[in-house]
Amino acid sequence: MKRRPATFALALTLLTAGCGDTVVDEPGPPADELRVEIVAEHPHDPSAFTQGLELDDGELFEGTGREGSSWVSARPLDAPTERTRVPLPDDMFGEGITVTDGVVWQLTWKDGVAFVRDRDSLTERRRIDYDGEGWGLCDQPDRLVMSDGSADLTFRDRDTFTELGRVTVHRNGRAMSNLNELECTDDGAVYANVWKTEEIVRIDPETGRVGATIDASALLDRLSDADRNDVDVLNGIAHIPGTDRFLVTGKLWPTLFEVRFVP
Ligand SMILES: [Ca+2]
Repeated sequence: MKRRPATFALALTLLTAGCGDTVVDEPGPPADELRVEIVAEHPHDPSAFTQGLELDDGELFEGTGREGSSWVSARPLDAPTERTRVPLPDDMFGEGITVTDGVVWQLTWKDGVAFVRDRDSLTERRRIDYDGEGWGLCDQPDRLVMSDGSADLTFRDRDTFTELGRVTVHRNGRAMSNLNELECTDDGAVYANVWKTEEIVRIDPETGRVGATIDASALLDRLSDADRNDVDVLNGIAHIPGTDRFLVTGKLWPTLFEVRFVP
């Protein structure tokens, strides 16, 4: 066995030191710290265990989770009622969604199945099997981006769902796990909300580096005490194309917040 160089031994010490996430890179410049500015509030189905949220051509698509209550829906953003809603099989737990080229993709948590649905009718076109867990999903012009609860984002083919590559997301040099719902924006960034926190991060998908952290705790603070007792975690982020605004909600939240990310 070769003797390890001192620098390697130091790196190994850093990797195994402490109880935080793994060191994966030089810390670099610290991530920008932003907060949410609430622009408007829209109603949200308080029975929706939100797992995926995306706007496409003026319509809001939403996917939900938990066995027996997983579905995907579409509604005009400015309309109070859904245009259509389609359930998943009762034994499946729905996760992230995204809309590409006339189809809606919907992940499942531990069922290993991605559903591909017609964008307009939401009827099922096909199912694709994959390994591991499914959490969040968003689409870029040349690939899908998927989270699985770890610090890795996986890039997948927009037609076959084949893995094309992956990147480890890190903030201040440390891997950042529990990346949940995703949102791809036109400027090439990937936003993720972080499970069990009220934090959203802006990720450079080429390097995995977190360039900004957004404190979204002001949203839960806006809910009444009674509502706050009933809701689950923040989850669901959708960019409003052509603007600097996002829609953000959570699991069982009665409100869909329209926000800006500001210093
Ligand atoms: Ca999204």
